[in-house]
Amino acid sequence: MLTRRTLLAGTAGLATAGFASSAGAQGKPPVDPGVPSGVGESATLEALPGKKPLIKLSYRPPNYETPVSVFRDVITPNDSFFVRWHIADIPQVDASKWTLKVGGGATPLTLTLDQLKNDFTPVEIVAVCQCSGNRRGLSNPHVPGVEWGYGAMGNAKWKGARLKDILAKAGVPQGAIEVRFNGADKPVLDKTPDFVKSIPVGKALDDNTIVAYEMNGAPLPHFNGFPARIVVPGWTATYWMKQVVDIDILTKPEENFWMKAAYRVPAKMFPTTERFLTQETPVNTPITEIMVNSLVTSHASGARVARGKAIVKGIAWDGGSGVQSVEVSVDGGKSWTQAALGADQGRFSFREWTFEIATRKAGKLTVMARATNAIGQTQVSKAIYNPAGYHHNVIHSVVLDVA
Ligand SMILES: Nc1nc2c(c(=O)[nH]1)N[C@H]1C(S)=C(S)[C@@H](COP(=O)(O)O)O[C@H]1N2
Ligand SMILES: [Mo]
Repeated sequence: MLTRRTLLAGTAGLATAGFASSAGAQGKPPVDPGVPSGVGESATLEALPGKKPLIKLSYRPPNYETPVSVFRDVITPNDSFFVRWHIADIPQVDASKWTLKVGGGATPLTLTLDQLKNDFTPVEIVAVCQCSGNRRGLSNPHVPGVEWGYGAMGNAKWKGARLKDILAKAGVPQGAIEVRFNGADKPVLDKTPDFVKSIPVGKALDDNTIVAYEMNGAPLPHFNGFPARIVVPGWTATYWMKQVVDIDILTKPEENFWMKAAYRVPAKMFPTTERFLTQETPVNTPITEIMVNSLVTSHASGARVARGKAIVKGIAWDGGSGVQSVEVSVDGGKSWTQAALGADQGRFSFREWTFEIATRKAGKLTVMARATNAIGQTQVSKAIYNPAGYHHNVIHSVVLDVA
């Protein structure tokens, strides 16, 4: 469990006068001015045990976002990877005692970590883990929830066993429609229901869906789901169950709060191509794949650049169609020019882009970036308003100060 003591242990060296003042040692976190007033003032940069300082939005449960400058690396380092939990009782898992139970199949399975690693062919995939509510804080009007800026996401190389291989060993019954996940975390009070999620059986059997035990070549950090988590490339991170201990094959739709009430978007509002048919209602649907998106990472708004030229860089990503192009505008969106794309690390990964701009005149220069994916979807100019503030993919802009 995350306690003040473990937190302080992790911030030792940062925090001299205790928890509340540790932020002072790090200065003001780079919070976007678009988030609700109050968030920017109360957010602090703070290191959880095993982590670099991240932007703390809440401590119980721990919700910490990654500063945008970290995304200058296409792979997000484990110690800077964002942290999002719904409930505050997060046990320290002893890997030697941990087991993964697989139920609902012909043969009930109980796998140890060694079995997970050795009995199934390991696969590796680079994929973006992005919270459905990333950028919620920019929603206008504001909506309740963790008021994330741009950093409730990260891109890592995940290694693990294919979920379909595990399910094959368990024996998928006729009539299976969903596969459900539960983690070791538990609600502290009975107020919040235990965090349990399901995905369509077809998505569970997808080659890319894995039970990951490594992240960027290392064991998963405690706060990112040690010793194993579900990775559903392309889909928002709500399905990426951390500290997974139970997997169940279901022949009926999962009915808990986190499926029926939370993580839903109004029907037909977003251009998703992946559906979750067993959970759809006439009015709404569970969130599925990530919307195409991009970010300028090389410069923050207010950055000074010299007259002449400037190299602007960033990242682009989507829900798995793959990034087709990134265009940049320096005239408020009237004209757009193609940026150069960096190395392709697979269709679920961040893709770097680079663009050279002429900085002829002194003064403010607004740079906008817009990504388009392989099926022609592109970013929006104005957020598509929805009650939970999901799928924010408004074109990002930064204002440079040419001197
Ligand atoms: N066990 C467990 N897994 C979980 C959650 C949780 O609260 N408990 N939150 C989910 C949500 S909503 C997100 S955005 C991601 C966050 O992953 P990260 O903390 O590794 O960045 O974990 C997902 N998996
Ligand atoms: Mo999330």
